[in-house]
Amino acid sequence: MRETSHPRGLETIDERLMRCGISRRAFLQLCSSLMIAAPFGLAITDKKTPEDVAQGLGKVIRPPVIWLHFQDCTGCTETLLRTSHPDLGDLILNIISLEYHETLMAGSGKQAEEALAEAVGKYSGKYVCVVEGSIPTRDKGVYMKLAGRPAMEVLDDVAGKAAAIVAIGSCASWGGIPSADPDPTGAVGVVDLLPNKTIVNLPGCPPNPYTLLGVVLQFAASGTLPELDEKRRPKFAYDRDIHEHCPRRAHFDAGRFVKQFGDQGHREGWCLYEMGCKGPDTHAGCSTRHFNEIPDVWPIGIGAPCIGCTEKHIAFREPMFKVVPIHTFAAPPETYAPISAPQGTVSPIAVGLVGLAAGALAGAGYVASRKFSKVQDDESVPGSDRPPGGGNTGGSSEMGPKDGP
Ligand code: FSX
Ligand code: SF4
Ligand code: F3S
Repeated sequence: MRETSHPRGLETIDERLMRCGISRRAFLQLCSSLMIAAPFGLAITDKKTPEDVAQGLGKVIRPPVIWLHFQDCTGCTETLLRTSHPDLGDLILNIISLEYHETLMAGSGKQAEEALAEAVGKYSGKYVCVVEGSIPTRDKGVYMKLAGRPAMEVLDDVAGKAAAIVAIGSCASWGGIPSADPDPTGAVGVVDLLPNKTIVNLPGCPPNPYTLLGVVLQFAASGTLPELDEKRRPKFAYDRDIHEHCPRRAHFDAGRFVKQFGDQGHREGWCLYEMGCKGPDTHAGCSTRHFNEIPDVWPIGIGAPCIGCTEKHIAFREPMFKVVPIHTFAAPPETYAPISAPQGTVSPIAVGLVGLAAGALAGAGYVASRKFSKVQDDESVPGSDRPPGGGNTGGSSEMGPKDGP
C-alpha cells in the first residue's frame, strides 16, 4: 500500500479513489446515491449537496472492518450483498476496508487464518469488528470451533482488540434463532460475553444493511457512535415501532383486519394484527426502508405478519400468531381528539367565535360519522364479524392504554 498522509498510516477515501483512478464525477455520483438511499443516521450525509458530502467523505479514513461469523444463517451478509447505493464493490473496496470475511474472501483454511491474524495485529485498536451470529457457550463452547478454537475464544481475541463492535442481526445481538427453546448450544449475543466493550446492536433477522453503513461511516468520520437506546440499538433506526409507519395502519384504525390468509381482506392489503402481527410492539425501520431496495419487499409489504424479529422478548419466543397487546397508544375511538375549552383568559368575542367553530366542527363530525356508519352498514366484508356502525373489532376492542402491561 502507498504511503498516506494520515498519521495513523491508514488511507482516506479520497486517497483510495485517486490511487484507483476513480474520477471525481464517479465519486460525486456515489455521494448522490448515498444521500438518496441512506439519508437517515449518516452523519456525513447530513449535508446540503453531494459536493458537501464528497468533501466530508473524502477525508474519512477507510475504516478497517473484520467480520466474524458464528452461529448464523448468513442472512445478514446476504442482505449486505444486495446494497446497490453504494453497491457492494464500492462498499468493500472503496468506502470501508473489509479485511476479513469468511463468506466473501477468496482465501480459506490456513490462508484465511493468517489474513485474520495479520489484520488483527496491523489494525489493533483501530478496526471495527462486525459480528454475525450467536456464540455457543454450553459445555465450554465446544459446539462451534474455528481453526480449532471455540467461538468464544475467537470473539474474545478479535472483538476484544477492536475499537468498536457492531453485532449485526438478532443472533449476534441477543442469541436469535439458535437461542430459541430448547437452546441446545447455550447461544448468547456479543454483549453477554463482552459487556464492557463498545457495542452497537443491530437486531433484525436480517437487519437493514444501511443501518450498518450509517454506524460504520459515522464512526470512521467522527470517532463517535450514534445515540443508542437502552438495548444499544441506534435510535435513528429503532426509535419507532413498525405500527407507527405501517402502510396498513389506516386499515387498523378503521377496524379492517385480515381474518385468514387468502381472504378478501388479505387480498386487499388490510391490517394483519389479528394474524399475529407484532408491529405494534416491534421497533425497526422496515416499514419505511424496504429490503433489497425493492418497494414493498418487507414482511408486511408481501402480506406476512411482522414476527418482531428485532425484539428479544418476541422473536423466536412468542407464538407466531399470538396477538400482541397494544400498550404504546390508544386505538380509535380513544384516539379521537377531545373537544376541550380553550385555556387562559380570552375576550367574549373570541369565546363566541370558538363556540361557532366548535359547533360547526361538531356538526360536521356528526354528519361524517353518520356517513361512515352508512358505508360500514352497506359494506359486505367477507370473513368479517365487525358489528355494523363502526367501533373496533376483535383484537382491537380488547386493547387500549388501560389494558396494556
Ligand atoms: Fe441471525 Fe444473521 Fe437471522 Fe440469519 O446471520 S439474525 S439467523 S437473518 O443471518 O445472524
Ligand atoms: Fe401494520 Fe401490523 Fe400495525 Fe396492522 S398491526 S397496521 S399490519 S404493523
Ligand atoms: Fe423483522 Fe418485523 Fe421488520 S419481522 S424485518 S421487524 S417487519
